[in-house]
Amino acid sequence: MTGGSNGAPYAGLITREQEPLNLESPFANLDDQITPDNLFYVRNHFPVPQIDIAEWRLTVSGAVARSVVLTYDELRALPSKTVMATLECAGNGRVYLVPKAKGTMWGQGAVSNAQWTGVPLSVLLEKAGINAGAVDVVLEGADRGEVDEPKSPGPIHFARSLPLEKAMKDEVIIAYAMNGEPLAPNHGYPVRAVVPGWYGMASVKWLARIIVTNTAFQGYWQTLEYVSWRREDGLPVLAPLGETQIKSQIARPAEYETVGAGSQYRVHGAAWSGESPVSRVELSCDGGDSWDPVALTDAPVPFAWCRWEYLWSVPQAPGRPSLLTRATDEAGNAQPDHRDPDRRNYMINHVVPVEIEIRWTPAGS
Ligand SMILES: Nc1nc2c(c(=O)[nH]1)N[C@H]1C(S)=C(S)[C@@H](COP(=O)(O)O)O[C@H]1N2
Ligand SMILES: [Mo]
Repeated sequence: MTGGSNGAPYAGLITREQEPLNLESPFANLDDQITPDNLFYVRNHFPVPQIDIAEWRLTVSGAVARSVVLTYDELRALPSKTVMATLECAGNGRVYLVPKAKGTMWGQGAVSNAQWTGVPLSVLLEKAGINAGAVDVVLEGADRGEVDEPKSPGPIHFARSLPLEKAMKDEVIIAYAMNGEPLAPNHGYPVRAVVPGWYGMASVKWLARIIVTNTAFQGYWQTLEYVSWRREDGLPVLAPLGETQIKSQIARPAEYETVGAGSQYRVHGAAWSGESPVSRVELSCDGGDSWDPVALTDAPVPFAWCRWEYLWSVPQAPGRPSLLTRATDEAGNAQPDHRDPDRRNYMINHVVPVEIEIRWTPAGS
């Protein structure tokens, strides 16, 4: 894929912003469990950095026994693993918020699922030797720019931290391949973090530096952005977003799609969650009055979405019903019915009705 402004360089994706490039995946076309690279959503804060692979280095520094510096080839020679993981932007579904919230107006498509191959972050941290008392692992990208609102202190790199405990988990990898191919520039070439179970902002692309810190990192994207209100002893405090919240989405019928009265319609979609696997998905085809369990059609894989389907006997009467879906995970987390304003403009997983139309469609029309 190239980034020219003529023609259709991102055919099949929905453009939300041209510069920096932000593209939504066509969720209504959900087909395979794996999203092909060219249909995976793109969320960029800055222009894609131009990286000369001969010059590029990944460094691990900070509160460690010895700094580690790796070339691309040295990184790829380390023990690796492949993990299937769904990434969802914390702003996915923002277009459904009432009242409107600030930020990119993502519909259903700021979520995709891929196979990622790379080196466990724990392998790099063990190579460096973490000092006692270390608490955070900061991941810094090579991309950089000035942010207007709220104003950044001049040009800054995109950076995000993980608590050491999550950083050491087996599933967290420094990936150099996506679906078996080297990462595309839009997805973080040469390497990116993949933090399964966490919202997309944790999976830092174009990774250049890993810095271990003795205090909680207070960077731009975990103080001024990507934070929500949490209430501790009745005191509202801003806390960085982390774990992905459980969610199910309907791919088809799409919003305002017409379905034939009296027909059999295959309603289908996908559900995903954070640290605990999805255990149950339900569907309502009558605006939430009655709910039926749907069939999960993918074998469960931790951190990956699971497709689901339901054969709907569409009523004989024309109408405009709403379809709703909701999921539950093994830890008992369920999607909320209503939006919690403490979440500000992020973590949008309340149950959202999808209005469709049932119409008589004479044979052959
Ligand atoms: N360096 C860097 N990493 C980044 C971002 C970015 O702008 N710069 N965006 C983050 C956000 S908010 C999301 S949702 C995911 C999106 O990953 P994708 O573009 O591969 O879908 O990347 C994350 N990693
Ligand atoms: Mo995001």
